[in-house]
Amino acid sequence: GVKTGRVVWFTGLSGAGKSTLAAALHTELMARGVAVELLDGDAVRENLCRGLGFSRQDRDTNVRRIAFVAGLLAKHGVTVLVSAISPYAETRREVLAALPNTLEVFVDAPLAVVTARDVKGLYLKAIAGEIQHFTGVSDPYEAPQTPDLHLRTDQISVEDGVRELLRALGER
Ligand code: GGZ
Repeated sequence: GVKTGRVVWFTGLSGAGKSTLAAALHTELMARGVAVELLDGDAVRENLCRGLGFSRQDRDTNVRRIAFVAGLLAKHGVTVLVSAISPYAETRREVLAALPNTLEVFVDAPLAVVTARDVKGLYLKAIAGEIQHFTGVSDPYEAPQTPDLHLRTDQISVEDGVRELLRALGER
C-alpha cells in the first residue's frame, strides 16, 4: 500500500504565526517534491466549515472536520499541514490519536506579543468587547503540555522555525 503521509498539526493563538509557518513549510516541501496539502483554519472556515462559530462545540466540530480530511489525505500518502487554533487539549488529543504519523507543533508567542502585533486588529476588537469568545482574551487556550515541537515565534525567525520543522520531519 501507499506509505501514509505525515500530519503536522499547528496549534496556537491567533497571530502566533501558525499560518505563516505552515505556508513556509508547504513551500519548502513542495520544492522537494513532497505531496503536501495545507488545511488552514481561515480557508477551511470559508468552505468545509462555513457557518461554524467559536463556541466550544463549533470549534470542536471545526477541528474534527479538519482532522477527518487530514486522515483521508494522509491515507493516500499526502503530508498534511493543519493550521487551526484548536484550543482544547482534550479534542486535540482525541483527533491526533486517531491520525497516523502526527507531529503536534505548539506555535507559541506570549499573549502580550500577539496583542501588540495584532496583525488583523482582532485583539483590539476583542479587548473592546466587539468580538466575544476571542481565544486568549475571553475564551480559553489550553497549551499543549508535551508538544512534539515547541516554536517560540517571538524568539526565532520563520526560517529557523522551518528548519526545526524539517528536522523534526526527518527532511534534513
Ligand atoms: C479566535 C477568531 C475568533 C474568535 C474570528 N476566537 O488570526 P486569524 O483570525 O486569521 O485566525 C483566527 C481564526 C480562528 O479560526 P480557527 O479555525 O483556527 O479556530 S478554532 O481552531 O478554534 O476553531 C482569527 C479568526 O478566526 N477569529 N473570531 N472568537 N479566533
